[in-house]
Amino acid sequence: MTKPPSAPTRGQLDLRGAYEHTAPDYTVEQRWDNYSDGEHETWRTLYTRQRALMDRYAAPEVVAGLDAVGADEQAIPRFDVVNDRLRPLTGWRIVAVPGLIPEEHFFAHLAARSFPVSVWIRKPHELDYLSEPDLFHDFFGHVPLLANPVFARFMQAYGVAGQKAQSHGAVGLLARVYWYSVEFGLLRTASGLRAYGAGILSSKGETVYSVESPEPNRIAFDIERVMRTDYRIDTFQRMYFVVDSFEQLFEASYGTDFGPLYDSIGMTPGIPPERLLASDRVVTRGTVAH
Ligand code: HBI
Ligand code: FE
Repeated sequence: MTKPPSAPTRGQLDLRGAYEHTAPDYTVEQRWDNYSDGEHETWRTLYTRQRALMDRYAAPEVVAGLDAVGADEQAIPRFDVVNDRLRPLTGWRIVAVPGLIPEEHFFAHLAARSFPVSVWIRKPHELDYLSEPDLFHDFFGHVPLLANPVFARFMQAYGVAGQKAQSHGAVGLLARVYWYSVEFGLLRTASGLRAYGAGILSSKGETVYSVESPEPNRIAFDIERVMRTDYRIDTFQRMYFVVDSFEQLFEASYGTDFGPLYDSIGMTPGIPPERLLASDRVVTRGTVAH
């Protein structure tokens, strides 16, 4: 029996997933027939609500990816059916997990082009906030961009970089890169800023806030600046990083030896997300800036 991991990003919280029967790589069966009508109804509610915001607030590649993997509001997706559509597009597949898994396993999955998706879905009273990633966050937030060849290559490069970062004790710095791109990233498009981060797109409130609110800072993505920047996990973000393209993410992470950067950043204190530096290429200065 593999022991439940401590929540890698949130201390020793006990995790709600069932870790008793995981494989050595922390995967489980999805057991789609076990989902209740109530759980499918939760999916339908969340999907319908978020899908209605996508055309206005999400990067077009996200909308295209949702369609490409065949997600819809009917019911919780069957992972094996999704994989039949996803694999031919980018070679990626999704694997079922009980929830958060230890970082070394998470990175190994990404490096092998498999994305861990939690099998449990939130309860009706958790529609607007929950403390751990559930199936809706992982699927609706993360899976669509795995159908985008450039973003998929970035995700695999991130997994490889994560495996290397462990030997430098620099997983925390790389977690910031994941946070400010994969989870809370914004993309500059001809029609203005659009969200691509999973943490944004799986949250009704933050989907609108991230693109429209005057509160947060928004600055151009720079991987060193990202690695130096703290983040909060319990509120809407006060800082967003904006990329001009997913190629920019891939080029910043592929083949780069981050060792010297890890060493130069070392244990220097993180920059508070509210702070702007003279060297920042500011897209919008937030009202929180100080
Ligand atoms: N496990 N299932 C799962 N999903 C994640 O997003 C995840 C994880 N473990 C670790 C983790 N994310 C973060 O610590 C990354 O920054 C590595
Ligand atoms: Fe996530």
